[in-house]
Amino acid sequence: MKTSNVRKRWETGETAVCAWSSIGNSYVAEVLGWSGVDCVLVDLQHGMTDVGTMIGALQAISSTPASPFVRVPSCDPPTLMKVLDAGAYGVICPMINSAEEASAFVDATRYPPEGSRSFGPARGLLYGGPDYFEHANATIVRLAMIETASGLEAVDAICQVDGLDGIFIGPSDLGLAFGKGSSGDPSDPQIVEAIRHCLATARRHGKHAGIFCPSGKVAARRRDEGFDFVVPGSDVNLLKAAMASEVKETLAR
Ligand code: 3PY
Ligand code: MG
Repeated sequence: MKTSNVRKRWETGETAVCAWSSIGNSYVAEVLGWSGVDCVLVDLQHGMTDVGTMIGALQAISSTPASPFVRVPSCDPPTLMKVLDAGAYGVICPMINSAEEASAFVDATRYPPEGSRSFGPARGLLYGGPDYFEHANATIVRLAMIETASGLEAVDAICQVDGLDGIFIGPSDLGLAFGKGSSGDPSDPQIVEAIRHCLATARRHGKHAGIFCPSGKVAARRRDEGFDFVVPGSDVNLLKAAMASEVKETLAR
């Protein structure tokens, strides 16, 4: 089975860098795949895309050096299985509130006897190779999002779930959970402490720790802190900021 870039990074103790695609269009995903990242993630939760257009995006990512990842809208086993059948090498599940939810997430992504994923790997087989079935359980990356008050409270138990590779922090929802708005202000003491606690807990249990970042500068700082899966912004935010900056320069003369 084709190897996972993210697992390769982790095997050598490095941090994986993920491009986040909220646009989800196949051409955009292809461009992101050639940007030097380890993986491109198609966001089915908040991105303006659905499972149908996601398949085209995953096909486009397959033509690049990046591994294909997807954030699912929720812990829904049929969606998780379809996303994996479409060739996703990694899945991030939002709003995980308990170890039970994390276990259900992992269960839907693993073939028996470890889990209850149904057989029908479709594009997984084309992209991964003929030995996909033998290696899928060990190759696919599973990250549970910690971004709610209950998830934060249960992070120690979540980090002990067998088969879960790690956690992924959603700073915006975490900000909302604390009643601080969605900006996820990284200097707010409560948020700083919550993020530190999640990272330390994941590390203590030998799990990986990821976080969504607004920029490469913040992603580099998170890497230095010990996060080994970072997102240096989303395609839509980068596009908007880059165009706004060009417009500003145009109008300034
Ligand atoms: C959050 O910050 O809440 C996220 O889900 C990141 O995309
Ligand atoms: Mg979120």
